[in-house]
Amino acid sequence: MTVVEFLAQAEDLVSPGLSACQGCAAELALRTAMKVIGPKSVVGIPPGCVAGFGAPGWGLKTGMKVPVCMPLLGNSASLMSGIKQAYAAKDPEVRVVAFAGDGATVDAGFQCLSAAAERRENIIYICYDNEGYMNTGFQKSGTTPHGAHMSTTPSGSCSQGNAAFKKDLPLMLAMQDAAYVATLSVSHIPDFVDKLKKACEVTDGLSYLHILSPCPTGWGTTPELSIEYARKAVETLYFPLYEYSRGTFTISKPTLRAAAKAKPVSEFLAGQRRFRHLCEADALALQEHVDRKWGILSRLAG
Ligand SMILES: Cc1ncc(C[n+]2csc(CCOP(=O)(O)OP(=O)(O)O)c2C)c(N)n1
Repeated sequence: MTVVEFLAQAEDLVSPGLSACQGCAAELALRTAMKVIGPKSVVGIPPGCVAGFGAPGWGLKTGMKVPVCMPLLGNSASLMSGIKQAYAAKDPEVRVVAFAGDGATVDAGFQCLSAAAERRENIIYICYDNEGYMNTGFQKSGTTPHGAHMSTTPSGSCSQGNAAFKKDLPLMLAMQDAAYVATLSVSHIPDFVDKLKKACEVTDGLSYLHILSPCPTGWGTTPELSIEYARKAVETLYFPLYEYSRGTFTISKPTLRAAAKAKPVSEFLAGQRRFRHLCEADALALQEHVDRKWGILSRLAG
């Protein structure tokens, strides 16, 4: 069965008519992920856009066809670990999933997540990374890229956007030897489905999936370009797709041949309102950061 056939016949476990912004990649990521994870699952969605657009259920009109709970911003991994442990005795086949934003993951929930990986909790933790606290007004998070104009790192006469650089949580969790770590993109759906299937097969530890999730409202792009921006992020090596399992890194996209001719990161930045003030030095700093991270990743992958 092809991926297209699989997705066409799999049940959509998320209700139609959610109030996500147009072009929100997180909604597509949630629907696609749940098609692979399947109905025998329990999902935790902390405060953020996905909770806000109604995935946990509003007024009996929205929600999901599986049980959903709403952890706090900072405790998704520990709450879902407890739920998994309760199910481990009753029915170990129940998949326990966290679907959390980058703020809830790399900042507020980092300690819980790191501890759950260390304890080898058998949960699937999915971070949809829209690169900011988008639901509450576009504040900078730990994954906001260098130079981005956010409400807490504005560009103006005193500052030029975010001075920090994007925190690399997938690499940090790989270094912690989580059972399975992968980066995913809504622009590469066969790879996305393949990695979710692998995460579902893990029985001896934590699976961490990090999805870059273009956000037209926060990035200042038009909704129909979300998939295109996700693709450009991969092709410019801004967000390479790879996986880590049992000591081995494997780069999925771009291929090494394509990476050797990768487009400059400026092609990903172009047209995004959050970067329109960027001066040459900041754009160069971002390119150097991307090059350095790609160098580390490609050496790790041999
Ligand atoms: C401890 C705590 N601080 C602040 C909030 C308010 N709050 C609700 S959602 C949210 C943004 C979450 O950002 P992120 O996890 O990146 O998800 P996104 O909104 O981008 O989907 C914040 C700060 C909260 N719920 N709990």
